[in-house]
Amino acid sequence: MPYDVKRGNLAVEKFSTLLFEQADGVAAITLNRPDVLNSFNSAMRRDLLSAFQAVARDEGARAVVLSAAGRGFCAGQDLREDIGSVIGETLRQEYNPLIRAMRELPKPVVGAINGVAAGAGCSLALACDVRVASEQASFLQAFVRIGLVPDSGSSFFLPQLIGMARAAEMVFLAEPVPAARALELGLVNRVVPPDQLLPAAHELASRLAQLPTRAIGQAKRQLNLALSAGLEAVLEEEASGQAMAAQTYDHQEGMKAFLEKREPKFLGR
Ligand code: T3D
Repeated sequence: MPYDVKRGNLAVEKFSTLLFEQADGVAAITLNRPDVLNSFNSAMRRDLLSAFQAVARDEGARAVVLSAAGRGFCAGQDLREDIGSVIGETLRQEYNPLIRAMRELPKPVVGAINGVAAGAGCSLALACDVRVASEQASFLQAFVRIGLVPDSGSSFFLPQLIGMARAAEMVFLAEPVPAARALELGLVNRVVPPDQLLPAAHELASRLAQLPTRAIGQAKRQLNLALSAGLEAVLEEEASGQAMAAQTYDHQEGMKAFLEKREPKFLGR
């Protein structure tokens, strides 16, 4: 494992398919196979999972920006890679752990969607907590175009985000949804000019990185649970989560700052 938690940085050359930088509490992961619109090969699946696992271990990383090099965000599975006969296992062993790692990461992930997000690349974008999109971005449930079905979480995220009827239309017709329409549908949180994409995503991630990280992580857990469990389970998770949050330094700091009428300085502890 190339990651050195003590040094708090990740050597860029250790990932053949990603760039990784970290500054001021924000880990920046950039998909870096621009010639094939950052489509997923086996190495990129492994690298991305390792990068999210490393962020999970590093207390210094308090938010993530997931972006991509070139004109595309991610065109899904690399269709030149031959995995046809093991497709179910590839999903179980490589794509699904990646999507789980993103959803279970107790830190916010900001997707910076620069261009087309297709197939499993669309799923990857949907697995982020919030999405900032360039005006040039688009979302394409490409699966049916090649006789496949949605995977890597798209069947789960899409109806939650935009409702069943709109999800069905996106999946069945497999037409690209441009950024402006994605904003109307609630697929993305905001749309910005292309040159503003990374500044806007990093500005948002920096704000998130200065918030009480453990409370944010627990809040993410509760929101995740709300998508799959009933009210009783969520009420109980809220109660135990609140008991945990109340023990943190950041809670004490937030209380003190309020009473002293000053801005809090959260440390993520
Ligand atoms: O084995 C499995 O399938 C298991 C897992 C499945 C999960 C999935 O993700 S299934 C869905 C796979 N993805 C797709 O079907 C999307 C395929 N790509 C496209 O339909 C189009 O490229 C786009 C609509 C995304 C973008 O179109 P456009 O016109 O902007 O770009 P382009 O010219 O098609 O692509 C640019 C280059 O990227 C091109 O290479 P070239 O000709 O310049 O050498 C193209 O071949 C390459 N590229 C784009 N997508 C992929 C890809 N190469 C490999 N795999 C890709 N998915």
